[in-house]
Amino acid sequence: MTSQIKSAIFLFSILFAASGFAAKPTDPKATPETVKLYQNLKKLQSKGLMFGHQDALAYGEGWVYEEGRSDVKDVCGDYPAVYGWELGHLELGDAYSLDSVHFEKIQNWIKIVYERGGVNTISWHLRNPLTGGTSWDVSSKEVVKSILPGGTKHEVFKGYLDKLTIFLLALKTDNGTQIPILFRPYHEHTGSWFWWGKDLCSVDDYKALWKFTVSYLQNEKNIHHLIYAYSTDRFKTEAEYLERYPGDNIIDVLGFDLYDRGPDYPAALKNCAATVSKLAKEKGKIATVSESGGPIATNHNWWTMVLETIRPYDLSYFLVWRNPWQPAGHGAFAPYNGSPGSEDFVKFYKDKKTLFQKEVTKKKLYQ
Ligand code: BMA
Repeated sequence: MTSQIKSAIFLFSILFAASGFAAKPTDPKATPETVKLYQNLKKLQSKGLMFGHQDALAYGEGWVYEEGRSDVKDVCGDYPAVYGWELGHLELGDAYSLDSVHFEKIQNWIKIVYERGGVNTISWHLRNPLTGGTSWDVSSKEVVKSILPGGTKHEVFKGYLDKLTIFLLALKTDNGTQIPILFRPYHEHTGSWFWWGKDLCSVDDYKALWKFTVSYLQNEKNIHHLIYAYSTDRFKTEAEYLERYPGDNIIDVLGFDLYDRGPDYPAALKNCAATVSKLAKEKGKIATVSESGGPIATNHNWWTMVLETIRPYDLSYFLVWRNPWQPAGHGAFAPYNGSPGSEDFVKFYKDKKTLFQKEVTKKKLYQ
């Protein structure tokens, strides 16, 4: 082969991989809509940054359960493109989440979002199966071991996954199509505030928890509409990011959670964004800022600061956490009607780089 032909083939394969055309999510039996979503997200990340908001349609500053409302829409006239939902307490068989949102309502919003071409992502602050405490109960280092195969709480944990299964299988359209979901469990594990955190279990046990979960959902429960997201907390190096990474064969999205808690935020955000977008490129996966939030009440340029910090990187979405409707130990992370910094958010919204619902609807992510 001549060197020209070799370079042509090389160039072609790079373009092919970058186009997202050949990309497949890790689940070999992923449904057609899930495959499409994965491929389209992969392509879209080099063109724009979707904006996401946790519990966007459920409640906001001073309101709960008003159909069609969203704090983000109140401010910029459009919905976010990505919608986060939280399933904590589903495992208990409760009717509503730890944030007091009814699971049936969440199922309905997920359907509404899918039908208008938005993206749904699920987090799960599940209870501690060993102690019966919350996700934040870090009193024992035996929890992860106890729920793995052979552990004393393995059956209890399978019961949790069975409840999750019922919820996930009910996510379908009227004609029975399963609605694809970005599933992001066991997050912020590079910190030690959840029972699955770094100081609470070994590297191998954390990876085994992921592997068991994915295999149980796919092979025992026949769930094939999930795109799996790995999401650390703040980190400094690639090695730190990947230390507990469960493997390219089960992870589709590389994310990190990073809240603005001080002056080092822009530099940390830049470093983490650069690292995940580089890794995602190398691995042929999707990169994201899976959770963030900052002092929007006092820093009125927070949104444009974030945008300028991450503009150079290919990231699928930037999701801010919830605007709590009852005391939660933190204030609103998304703008709301009349909130300080709303003007800056409108600039963020109008920027060519950011994508909200109307633009993403046109992209037909599921086709
Ligand atoms: C945390 C806080 C809590 C909430 C939890 C799960 O960051 O918002 O109030 O219960 O997320 O959504």
